[in-house]
Order: sequence, then C-alpha cells, then structure tokens
Amino acid sequence: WRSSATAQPWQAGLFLPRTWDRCQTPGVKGINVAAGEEQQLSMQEKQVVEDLEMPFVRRQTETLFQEQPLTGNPYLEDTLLRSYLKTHLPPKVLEEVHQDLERFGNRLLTKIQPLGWECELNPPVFRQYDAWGRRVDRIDTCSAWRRMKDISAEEGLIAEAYERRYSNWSRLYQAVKLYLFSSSSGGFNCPLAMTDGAAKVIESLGIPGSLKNAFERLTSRDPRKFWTSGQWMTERRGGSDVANGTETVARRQPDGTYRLYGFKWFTSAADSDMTLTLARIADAEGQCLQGSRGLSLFFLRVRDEEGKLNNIQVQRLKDKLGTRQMATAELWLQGARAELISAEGRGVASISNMLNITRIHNVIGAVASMRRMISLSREYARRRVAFGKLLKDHPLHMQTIARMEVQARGAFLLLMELVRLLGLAETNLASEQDQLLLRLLIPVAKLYTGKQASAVALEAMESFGGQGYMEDTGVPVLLRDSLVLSIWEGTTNILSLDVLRSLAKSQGQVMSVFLSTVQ
Ligand code: UCC
Repeated sequence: WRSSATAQPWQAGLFLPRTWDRCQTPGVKGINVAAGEEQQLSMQEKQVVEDLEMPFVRRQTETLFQEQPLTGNPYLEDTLLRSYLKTHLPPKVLEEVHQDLERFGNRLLTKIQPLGWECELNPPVFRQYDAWGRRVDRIDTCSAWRRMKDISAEEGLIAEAYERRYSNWSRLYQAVKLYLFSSSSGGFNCPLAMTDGAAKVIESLGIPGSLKNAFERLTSRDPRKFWTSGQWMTERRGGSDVANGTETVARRQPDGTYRLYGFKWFTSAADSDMTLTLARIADAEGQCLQGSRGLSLFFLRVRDEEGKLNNIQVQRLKDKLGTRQMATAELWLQGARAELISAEGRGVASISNMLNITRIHNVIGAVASMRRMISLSREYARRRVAFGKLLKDHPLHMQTIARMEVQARGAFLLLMELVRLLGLAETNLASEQDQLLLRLLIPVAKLYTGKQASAVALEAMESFGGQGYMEDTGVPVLLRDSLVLSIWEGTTNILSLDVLRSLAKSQGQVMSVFLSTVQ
C-alpha cells in the first residue's frame, strides 16, 4: 500500500492531522515529513503516526463488517404458509405434506439455493458454428441448470398436480412446492411453468394416443424420462396481438403431419425438449386465413433422438435485463415437423389452457419473490445496527417492512385461493361459481401480483441501503428477475382486457360471483 505509485487517501492528507500538511519527504514510519522537522514531533504525534500503520487500521475496522442476512428452511420459516395449510388441508394430507415440505425446505437451503446462484453466474452460451465451420446451433447450459431439471422431476414439481394423490388438494400442494422452489430455482421456474401448461393442454385434449408419450414425460418423476416444454407464441410483429402477429405457416404433408415455416422471436427456455406453438394452415393454393380464426395449435419436438434440431435454426439468444440464467432465443422454423393438436382455427382457445396455467405460475413467482425479499430484509433488520440500535428497533424501518409484508400476505392468500379453485376444477368438484371465479381471478391475480412483486422487491432492496445494490449480495438478481413478471405471459393491460373478455363471455356472471364471494 505504502509503496504504491498511486496517490493514496492518506498521502493526500485526507486521514492526517492538519500538522502534516507541509510534509514532503519520507519520515517516520513512511509518512512524508520535511527534512529536519522530525525532531519537532511530539510523542503524541508520533503515536498518531504509529496508529496509522496497517495492522492497527485493520484492527480497528475489521470488526465493523456487516452481518450477512442468513435465512433458514423456507418452509419452516413461513408462518403464513404453515398456518394456511393447517387451516385448510385435511389432517391426513397435512401430515404427509408437512413431512415432505420440511425435507424439501432443507434440500432447498443446502443444495438448491447454491445451484440457483450457479445458474446466475453461468448463463447459457450459444455456439452457432463448430471449430470447422459447420453450423451446430448449440445452446450450452451449465450443469447446475441441468441438475435443476433432475430435481424438478425427483420432487414431482409437475407430476404432483397430475397424479392427484391428494384429490383436489394436489394442485395446491404442487403450487406450494413451486412457491418454495421458485426464488431458489435459478430461473428454472420458467420452463416448469410452460411444462405444466403443456401437460394441461394435452390433458384437456383427453391425452390423444400420439401425445401419450409426451404427457408421460412432462409429468414424470424420473429424471431420465422427464421433459420440459416451451410455449412459442411471440413472433416479430409482437407478443400481445397474437391473432395478427403470427406469420408462421403450416404445410400439410402426405402422412398427415405438418411442416412449420416461420420466425419465433421470443422463445423462452429454448433448451426444452418439446413445445406447443401456433401457426396458420396453408390451403392447396398456399393461402392462409388471417386473424385469430386462422390460428391452429401444434406440438413439436425440438430435437430428434440424436439431439439434432428439428429443422430449426437458432438466430441468437436474447440479451435480457433479468432471467439471464434461462436461454431465450430467436428461432427460425424451416420446415419443422409438427403435429396439429387443436381443431383448425381453434389455436388461441386451445392454448389458453396453457396461458392460464403459466399465468398462475407467474403469480407463484411473484409471491415467492416478495416472500424471499422480505425474509432477507427482516433478517437483515435483526442484525444491522444503525443510529445506535438494530434496524428492527426503528419504527419507521419496521413500518416499511410491515407494508411489504401486508402486500405479500394478501398476494399469498389470493394465490392459495386460485390454486384451491383450480384443484376443485381439475377433480370435477368445482361448482359453476367456482369456475367463473377462477376464470376471473387468474388475470386479476397475474396483473396485480406482477406489479406488486417489482414494487416490493425494489422497496426491499432499499431496506439494505447500498448493500442491496451490490451484485454479489444476490439482491439485484432477485429484483431483476421480478421485473419480468408484469411483462411476460401478458402485460398488465393485456390482462385487463382478459378480465373484460371473461366478463363479456360470461355475460357479467363472473362479476356477480366475485361480489357475492367477497361479501
Ligand atoms: O411465451 C412467452 C414467454 C414464456 C415464458 C413463460 C414463463 C412464465 C413463468 C412464470 C414463472 C415465474 S410470453 C407470451 C405471452 N403471450 C401472451 O400471454 C399472449 C398475450 N395476448 C393475449 O392474451 C391476447 O389477449 C390473446 C392472444 C388471447 C388474444 O387473442 P384473440 O384471438 O384476439 O382473442 P379472442 O378472439 O378474444 O379469443 C379467442 C378464444 C375465445 O374463445 P371462443 O372462441 O370459444 O369464444 C376466448 O374466450 O380464446 C378464448 N380465450 C380464453 N379462454 C382467450 N383467452 C382466454 C383465457 N385466458 N382463458 C380462457
């Protein structure tokens, strides 16, 4: 430090008593003093000089490091979640679920959270050509990301909802596991959302024979069999106005399959095994019907058994603000083999089952993000001293945290109500009112919690002061990743229009059910 050629703060006199202002040449303990002046130093001044030595400085400051907020088992620490489960689940279900969630919480803490951080540090890499100039279009993901896929299967993060071991409570139980997993998953909650959505669409089609294998894989607990799915909707002309923005054309083949030609501009989790996507079927003259009624839904495998892409070229990976752990790509479909899985022209209506599931996942992600940020904030407030006392003993600070807590609790209860209703619907136990309420609440919950999550994340970041702004605390990642929640799966205004759609289609019934339920 002292031999450094660069001027240091102490050399500029910043940390020295004013008597040293005139010092110019090396003197006592390396401090610059004018020749002949050394003897004039009082004993006290010499002491000051000695005190400036490194070891002393370090002794004085090394105990001032801030305490890192350390959270524990996210299930055991979540009192609201535990009290909700205790109040609502039948005792036998609660007993089994509690044991599994406690174990899962420990796995999250010790194994999954570090993997999530690794995913952030090692984002996917796109290699378009090999060393010899051949086009390969490889998306290389890190080992932690691939491990997340195995863990998702082992934990039954999709399977649980479709096995229905706990009848109508299975969906809620799955949502609770996803909620605990979400903020530690290193972005793997995104492919899981689309995987769940694809399984839902296939199930709602009655699991046709040609899709049986796909359904079994999407809902498998065996990591060797488990598949994830994409949801390729967005094209160059936009992601909201799907009806007018979709240019992809499907050409029928003699064997009844189709080949798709088009450009999918925003495909999340492009490393997935399969996808559902929309295209316009061309007639014998090559003409396509425009608008929503021209869209049909297709299933396709992304790669064949040898790992070769299904006549798909990867143009590039997206350079995103957040969710950087996950490969979002621009894809050219150049005759990708696909299977038509909806009635012709019923593409949007058929994929809406997927949209509703991924929107619920969005709510899960939003609530999980708020919970994680608040847990860290609260924990920090218990350790950090400012103005002579712990942050938790400053009423204004605690008022801020309490406001975030109220937001998160409201959002959590709304989420639980959504998945409770979905569980009833999926086991034929839902009344007509339940179904109407579910239809209304999905867009409402998605739009509302998506906005809340980023507001809460920002507030929570602020509660750390400058530390919250530091990348290696992990707090900025949580904020960045929360910002997408109001954008993907339908922006706030698009979801507001979906609320109107549900009102119009039910001739106002959704609102009367809502009002009577609230009353
Ligand atoms: O893909 C994306 C990124 C993936 C990442 C996902 C990860 C999430 C992870 C979260 C974890 C943290 S983003 C792509 C996002 N794109 C969208 O969300 C699309 C946004 N646009 C819309 O939602 C539009 O409003 C459209 C596409 C639905 C509008 O299409 P149309 O064709 O103009 O709408 P229509 O004509 O009103 O509806 C056509 C049919 C109607 O049924 P029928 O014909 O029987 O009357 C509607 O009732 O579709 C039905 N329908 C629905 N049914 C439309 N929306 C719904 C719905 N939500 N539920 C039920």
